[in-house]
Formats: sequence, C-alpha cells, structure tokens
Amino acid sequence: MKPKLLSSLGSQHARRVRVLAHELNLDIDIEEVMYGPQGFGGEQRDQFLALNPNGKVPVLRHGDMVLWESNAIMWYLAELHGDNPLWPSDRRERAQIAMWQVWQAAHVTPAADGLFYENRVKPMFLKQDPDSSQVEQHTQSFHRWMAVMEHYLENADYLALGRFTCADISISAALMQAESSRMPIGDHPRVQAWLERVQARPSWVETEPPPMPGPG
Ligand SMILES: N[C@@H](CCC(=O)N[C@@H](CS)C(=O)NCC(=O)O)C(=O)O
Repeated sequence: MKPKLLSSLGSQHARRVRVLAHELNLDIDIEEVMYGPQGFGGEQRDQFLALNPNGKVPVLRHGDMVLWESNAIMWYLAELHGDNPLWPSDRRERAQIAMWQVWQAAHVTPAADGLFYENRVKPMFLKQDPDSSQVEQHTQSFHRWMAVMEHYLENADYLALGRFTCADISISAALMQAESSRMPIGDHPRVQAWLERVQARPSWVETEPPPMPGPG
C-alpha cells in the first residue's frame, strides 16, 4: 500500500514533504484536506482529529501507521526510499541534517509564522492591522536566526554537509511566505542567495501553490 499524505497546498509544513517527494520521486498519494469553519478536516473534522489530535496538516498514513509532524514524515519517507544524499544513512551526516531541521521547528518557524500572521493573515483575512510590538518582537527573533544561517553560509552553498539535503528543504519551506509577510531576508544576503538556489530547483517550482488572494 502506498503512503498517503494528507496535505494542503498553501501549507509550508506540507510543502516540505511535497518537495522531498518530488526530489526523491516518491510513489505516494497526496490528498488535499478540506478546511472548514472548525479547521482542517471540514465536515470530517472528527475523523481528521482522530488521525491528528492537533488538527494540523500534514499527516501521513501508511498501512496502519499514522504520522504527524512534517520533519518526522520526511525522515520516514526518505528512509523508506533507501539511502539517498538528502537523508543519508551515515549517522553523523544524518545528525547534522536533523540538527538544522529541529532548529527550524524550534526557532525559524515561530518567528516566520509570527510575521506571516501579523503582516499577511491579519490585514488580508482578518481585516486587522498588524500589532507593531509583535512585529518588532518577531522581526528581532527572525534576524537572530537568519544571522546564524548567514554565518554558516559564509563557507558553504547549503546548510548541512555542504550540499543540498533535507535541512535545506525544511528551512526553505518555513520561509515560503517571506516576501508576502515582509520577512527581512534581504538583510542577510547569503541567506537570500541560498533561498534563490533552493527555489530554482524543479522540486520548488513544481510544488508552488496558487497565489493567495491579495497584494504580494
Ligand atoms: N509542527 C507541525 C506544524 C503543522 C502546522 O502548523 N500546520 C498548519 C498548516 S501550515 C496547520 O495545520 N494549521 C491549522 C491549525 O493550527 O489549526 C509540522 O511541522 O507538521
């Protein structure tokens, strides 16, 4: 039985799994999860919550196994595929990649999501102004984490092992709303150049969601 990814086109978290699937040419089914007044699952909200009590996408089903958390799903699918340069079997190499992915979830995503919510979701969908103190706090935090990447990218084109890996996929997906959410990536030129390298790959181009309504 093929793994099935329950996904949403606009989700950064689902996108990192979809980029991986494209990179490794994985044979998986992808199903778009409806969004309803109560959240993901639409009219099947209860069934969706039974799969993921967090109510979030992505979710992977494979046989009787259910997995949530996008990075865990990536690790599982990459291992299923067999040894590959994106998630190699060497444990020291893997640890380097996992380090960046865990860092993304702990630090980059909260800052990036904060800016997405304030600068994009509030004005566009909630018809509210951004809260300037929240924007300031998330911007400071965003700069802090981007400075770490900027430093690493001084001597490498990619984050872990000096080559494109799951680390680059996870972090680039977290930045997919950078432009529309006014994330100050331009202040970190090596990060900007790295993101452009990742975004030039067919896996990024082919997983681009349709544009969200509204400017930017
Ligand atoms: N840490 C989770 C985050 C998943 C997540 O926040 N997904 C968002 C979509 S981008 C979601 O489902 N939000 C709906 C909600 O929070 O109710 C992962 O990496 O998979």
